[in-house]
Amino acid sequence: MIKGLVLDLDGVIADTAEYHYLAWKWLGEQLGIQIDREFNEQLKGISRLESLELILTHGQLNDAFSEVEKNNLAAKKNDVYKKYISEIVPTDILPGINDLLSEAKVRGLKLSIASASMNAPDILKNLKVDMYFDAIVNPASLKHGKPDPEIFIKAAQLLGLSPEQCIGIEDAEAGIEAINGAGMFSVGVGAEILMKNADFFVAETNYLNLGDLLSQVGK
Ligand code: B16
Ligand code: MG
Repeated sequence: MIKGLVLDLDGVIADTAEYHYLAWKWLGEQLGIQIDREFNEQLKGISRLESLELILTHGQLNDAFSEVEKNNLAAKKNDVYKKYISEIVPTDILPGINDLLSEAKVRGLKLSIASASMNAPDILKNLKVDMYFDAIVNPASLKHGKPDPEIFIKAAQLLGLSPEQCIGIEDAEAGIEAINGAGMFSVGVGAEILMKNADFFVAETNYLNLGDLLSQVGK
């Protein structure tokens, strides 16, 4: 029986995926690397430094910077990103998510966050939805990022549940792989082609209806 919901943040609760994209695009311009939306799909769900490595490889600059310089570049991107998220207000929550969270609470489900973002707690506070969550996985506590299942296994554990008792919701291919690897029922948000490995998918967050999700499990 399903007793918990584990949610990704960027691209599921708020459209911060767009802000990550704009901040990386800005950094890319400083380095002479062009970042388009198609390339950006690969950056979803993976950590800040892993994203930078992919960008530098994409621009054939992977050997051009020391570790210290890479950390500085990642910090610059994060400064730009933080300016965007400092302006986030409750109306920036993606459509349908408030209803999903409150309905989950009414049904007695436990909720946790499995986001690779170090900025997740601040974003949840700005959106005024932090009180819905029983746990937030600290990404710094993990050995492996998505697509490794560790973050979803931890998110269930923090709720005192097994992965099989939870539904995981993601917008990234790496995230769906991580949920599936954890043995959790996976729900994808986004284009069918990108969400092809999800157990169930919806095109947009406003189609995330809790009753529908629960009835899909075990089908
Ligand atoms: P930060 P999610 C991920 O969040 C983003 O999808 C990914 O683009 C980003 O690089 C990562 O968080 C780290 O974020 O730089 O804020 O620590 O989708 O797992 O919620
Ligand atoms: Mg995401």
